Amino acid sequence: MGITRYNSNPVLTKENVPFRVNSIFNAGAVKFKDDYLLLCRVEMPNGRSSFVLAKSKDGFTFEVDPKPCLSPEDHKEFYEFVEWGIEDARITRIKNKYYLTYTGYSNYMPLVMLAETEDFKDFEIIGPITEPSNKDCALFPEKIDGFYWKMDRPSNESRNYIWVNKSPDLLHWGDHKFLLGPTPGTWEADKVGGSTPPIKTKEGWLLLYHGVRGFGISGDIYKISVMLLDIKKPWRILGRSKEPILMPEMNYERIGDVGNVVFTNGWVVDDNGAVKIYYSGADSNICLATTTVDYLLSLCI
Ligand code: BMA
Repeated sequence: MGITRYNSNPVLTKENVPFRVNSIFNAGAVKFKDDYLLLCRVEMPNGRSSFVLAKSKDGFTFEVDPKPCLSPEDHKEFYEFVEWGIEDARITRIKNKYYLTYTGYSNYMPLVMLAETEDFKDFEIIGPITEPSNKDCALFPEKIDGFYWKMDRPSNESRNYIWVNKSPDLLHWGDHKFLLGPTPGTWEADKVGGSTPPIKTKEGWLLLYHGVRGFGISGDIYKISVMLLDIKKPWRILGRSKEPILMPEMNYERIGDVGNVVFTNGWVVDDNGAVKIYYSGADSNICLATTTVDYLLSLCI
């Protein structure tokens, strides 16, 4: 076992979208009733992003809805935070609600927005839960010690570090703790950020994250890796992979709007431990890679 790319990748490109878009990529993922749901980012021809749902019975073949389910214009009193687009949703189920944490992009720069839904038809927008600049936020799927927890990635020109923090009500956040920064001289030398929402395993919280190394004029290379956090103290890393688990190798990962990028913000983990990682190549499509929880845990040393 390892990480296996689906042999019919990409599973979605802009040709599969029934309305005019520049690209479809960076999907949040969840199993909802009998369907695999992807909450995909669609960059509209004007360069601003919205979300559209894609549905599948088997997790491999997806159909994209005829129109977006959430756009900046739906944000009413929060519009000023999302005027330039909404991006890269992470979906976390807590009890019977699904929470979306996503980037709101505007003249203020990126911040994290929170919305909730029970049916993926009506979305209640709760509002910003960080100040700018912050992105790559995911909620933990259950309370720890009586509090909700999230991870996020506050940043400035020179620092892009992952932090975790807690809240009694999903609105007021504190007790900020540093989790991970870049490792000089490696594939993750310049930036790191959380990727998928954590899942609970017998060994701890398991999640995918991304690392970036910049190569001057040829740009940033985005790769994906995995880490394991302590179940009771989610700011403690118990282990992480010594090497990235997925890196841009295929043409559909190397060539596109932003070349040499693999990026994920959604996975579906089945009860039997099968893992479907939905990731995007070159900010231009949605792809699938499969693995297992046990294999990912074995890498976290
Ligand atoms: C990150 C995010 C992602 C994007 C990635 C690679 O900063 O903005 O949306 O996929 O860069 O371009």
